[in-house]
Amino acid sequence: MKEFVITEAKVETAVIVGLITPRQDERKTKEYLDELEFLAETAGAKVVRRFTQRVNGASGVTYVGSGKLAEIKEFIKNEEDNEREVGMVIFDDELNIKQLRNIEKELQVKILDRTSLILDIFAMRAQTVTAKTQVELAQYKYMLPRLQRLWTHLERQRGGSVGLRGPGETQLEMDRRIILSRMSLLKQRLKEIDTQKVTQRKNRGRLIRVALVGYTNVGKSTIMNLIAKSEVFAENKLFATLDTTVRKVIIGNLPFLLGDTVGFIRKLPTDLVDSFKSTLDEVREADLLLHVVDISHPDFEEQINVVDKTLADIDAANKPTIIVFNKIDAYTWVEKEPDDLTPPTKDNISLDDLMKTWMAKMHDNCFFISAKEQTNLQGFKDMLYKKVKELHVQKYPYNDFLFQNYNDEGEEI
Ligand SMILES: Nc1nc2c(ncn2[C@@H]2O[C@H](COP(=O)(O)OP(=O)(O)OP(=O)(O)O)[C@@H](O)[C@H]2O)c(=O)[nH]1
Ligand SMILES: [Mg+2]
Repeated sequence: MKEFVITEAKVETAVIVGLITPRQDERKTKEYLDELEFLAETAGAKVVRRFTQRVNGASGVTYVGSGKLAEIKEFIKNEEDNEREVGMVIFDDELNIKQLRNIEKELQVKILDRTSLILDIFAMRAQTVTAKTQVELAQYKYMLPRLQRLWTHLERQRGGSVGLRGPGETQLEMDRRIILSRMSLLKQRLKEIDTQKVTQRKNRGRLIRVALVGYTNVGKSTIMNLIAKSEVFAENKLFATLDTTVRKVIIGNLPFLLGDTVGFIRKLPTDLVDSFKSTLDEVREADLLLHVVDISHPDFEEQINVVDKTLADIDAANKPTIIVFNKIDAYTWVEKEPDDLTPPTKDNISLDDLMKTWMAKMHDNCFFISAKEQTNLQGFKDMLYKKVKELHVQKYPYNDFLFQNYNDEGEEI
């Protein structure tokens, strides 16, 4: 019998780099780097070291200062000497062509930035034609202004630029043209997909449309699966969902449509968000948004702001919205001593107090659940039913026969 030897797949290692600036304090930078590390893991790389530098702003030449760059180089060399290869260095902000070229020249390893890492994950995750087309277009958008760098790389390998200058430039021009024509083809395809989707949406009938939106990894797909009894891929990784899934849901005797969408993240260039237009149409055209928040995340308030800002960017702000605070099972806080009268801070506010604060702020348009432990799920469904019914009666005042077509089990009769 043939024997199979199972060898472990080699995991690429990475070093990550971020800045501490007057606008981004140490705590914030740590959180950004935690997130960047999570992104790297999702893409399949293991982070072996992080570097930070305190500066006024990113250097236009090499992002970090030359001393810090030398330190990173030294680290890579030391690792190499100990037969541990550093596969890549990932920077927390988007790098321009000049920074990329200089850093690459100095460090001689693969250089990524937050955007290209996210694009890589998107490419890995894309499954539907829509998602694949959107990701490819976004990748070219990122690549186009950075094309020249590939040719500088080649020059270095061949030693100097003499003799290569002419053909290299022509080649660059050719590449640029090929990419531009590919991009217009992809845009055309997306336009066709959009037209199809508009028709599909028109055929869906007179039903209220609800969209789950939120930061990545907050539990949108888990909630979708619970409510719609569907099987949407949910996982503790970033961007598990890239395309929209829409399901008809019946709560009580009321049918409506529920859509699960791509998660948002910090520092995502608007350009990239634009590429996801088809996916985001579901959000734009929704009658009600369920903004899901991971309350156990130390930075959930900033995540709320990022989502609100992205919604405004895609013209989906000012819609009826319910904030769904999820993962209450994982919420932790440091309890204050009973005689401690200082006002509660972010770290020591109890779940009860936090709930009260947000209910007052959102005029009760918020709900607290644990999708994992199914806590408050029935209450959540009741609230959703009430809200959807209200919207339904408002939008389709003459179409209440719909309510009679389903029995209490949600079966069509
Ligand atoms: N502790 C806890 N974990 C949860 C809860 N709900 C979801 N999760 C976990 O959170 C992770 C992310 O869940 P998903 O449903 O994939 O999140 P998502 O918002 O769809 O993420 P993306 O599609 O990547 O944007 C998974 O590991 C879930 O099991 C919850 O109530 N409590
Ligand atoms: Mg998801």
